[in-house]
Amino acid sequence: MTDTVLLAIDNKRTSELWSASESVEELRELCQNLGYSVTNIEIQAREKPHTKFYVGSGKLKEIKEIYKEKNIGLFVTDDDLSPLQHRTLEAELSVKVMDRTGIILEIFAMRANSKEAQLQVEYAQLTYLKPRLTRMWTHLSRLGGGIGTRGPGEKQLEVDKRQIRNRMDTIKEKLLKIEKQRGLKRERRLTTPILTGSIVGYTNAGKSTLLNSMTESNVTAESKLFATLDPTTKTFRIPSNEKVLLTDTVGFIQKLPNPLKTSFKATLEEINEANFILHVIDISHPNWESMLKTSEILLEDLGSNKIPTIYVFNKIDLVKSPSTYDTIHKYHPNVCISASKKESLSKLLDAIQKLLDVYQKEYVFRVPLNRMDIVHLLHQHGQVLEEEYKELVTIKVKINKIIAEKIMGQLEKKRV
Ligand SMILES: Nc1nc2c(ncn2[C@@H]2O[C@H](COP(=O)(O)OP(=O)(O)OP(=O)(O)O)[C@@H](O)[C@H]2O)c(=O)[nH]1
Ligand SMILES: [Mg+2]
Repeated sequence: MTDTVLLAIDNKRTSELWSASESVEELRELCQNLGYSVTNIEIQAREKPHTKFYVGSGKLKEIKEIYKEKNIGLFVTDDDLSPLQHRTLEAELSVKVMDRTGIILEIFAMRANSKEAQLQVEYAQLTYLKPRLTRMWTHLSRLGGGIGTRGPGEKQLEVDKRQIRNRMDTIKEKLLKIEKQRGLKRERRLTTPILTGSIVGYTNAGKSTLLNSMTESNVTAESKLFATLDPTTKTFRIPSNEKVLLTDTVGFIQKLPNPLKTSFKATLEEINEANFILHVIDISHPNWESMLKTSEILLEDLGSNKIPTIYVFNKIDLVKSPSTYDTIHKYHPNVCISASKKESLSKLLDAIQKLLDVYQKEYVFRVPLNRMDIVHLLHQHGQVLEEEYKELVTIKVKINKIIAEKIMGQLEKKRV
C-alpha cells in the first residue's frame, strides 16, 4: 500500500455544496479504491489555489518539512492541477503527485470492461495527458545533464504529441462507429411500443442493486466507486402488467472530470430518451443532500431535468435517526426503500405506475385491414373501448400516450 497524503484548499465559502473536509473524505475513499492508504490530510484555508504550488509557498515549506522523513509515496490534491502546478509541486516535493481527475481516471481505467468504455476512458486519459507531456521530458532532459539532451527531448515531445493526436483521432472514429450502431438501436426503440426508465444517481447509491432487485437479474453491484461504466438494460413489469425497460448507468460524482464528461457524453445522453427517471439517493450517507443536488446539476447539464422523476431514497435499513427524513419532502414524488433487502419495492412499483398513468389517454386509430399487427398491438397495450371493421378498422382505445405515439410511428413508417 502506498502511503498517501491528501492536499486541499478551503475557501470557506458556505455557498458551496461540499465543504473542504467532506470533499476530502470522498477523495480518501477514491484513493482507497485504488489501494492507496491515506495517512495524512492537509487542508489550507486560502481564497484560491496558488497558481504555481497549489498550496501557498509557506504551507508548501511546512509540508516539505513534516513529510521529508515519512516515506510518503504519493500526494493527491482535491482540485485539478494545471500542468504548471503539477510539474512544480512534484519537483518541490520530489514525490509523485496526482490530482482528483487523475485518480478518477485511474479508477475508470480499472473498471472499464467493454470495448466502448475502454475507448471512452482511453480518450479521456489522452486528453488529460497531452498538455502534461512536457513534464516527463523536462525530467528526462534534466536527468541527462542538460547539454545535448534538450534537442532530442523536444523533438521526441513533438513526436509523442503527434502520436497522441493520431491515437485520439483513431479512437474517435471507432467511437463514432459504435455510436452509429447505437443510433440504429435507438431508432428501433423509438417505434417499439415499450416504456423506458433510467436509473441515475451518485456513485455507490445502489443503482445496480436496484436494477437487480426490480428485474431479478445479476448486474455487478459492489461496494466500490464506479462499479458500473456500461449502461445495462433489463425489463420488468409494472402492476398493470405493462413491460418496462430499465437502464442503469454510470454514477455521478462532484467535480466530475471534464475529459470524462466529454467522452461519456453519448452514454450519459441516453438518459434523455427515458420516459421516466429513478433518481437513487443513498439516504444513509451523511452527505446525501449534497450528492442529490450535485446529481441534479449534472442532469440539468445533460438536459434531462425535465423528465418525470421519482426520488428513490435507498438504504433505509442503515438509517439510524428518524430526523434523517426531515427534509425529504422537498423532493417529490419520493419513495424510501432498501434495494438490497428488497424492502418497499412494491411502493416504488406503485409510484412508477402512478407516474405513467398520467399519460393514459383515449385515442381513435384508423388502421388498414392489412395491418392487423397494429390492431394486435393496440389490444396488447391498451384497453379497447370500441372496435369497428369496415374498409378500415376503427379502434377507440385507452392507452399510454408514449406507447400510442410509438405505435403510430410504426403505422406511418411501414406504410411509406
Ligand atoms: N445496506 C444496504 N446496502 C445497499 C443497499 N443498496 C445497495 N447497497 C450496497 O451499496 C453498494 C453499492 O451498490 P451498487 O448497486 O453497486 O451502487 P451503484 O449506484 O450501482 O454504484 P456505481 O455503479 O459504482 O455508481 C453495494 O455494496 C450494495 O450492496 C441497501 O438498500 N442497503
Ligand atoms: Mg452500478
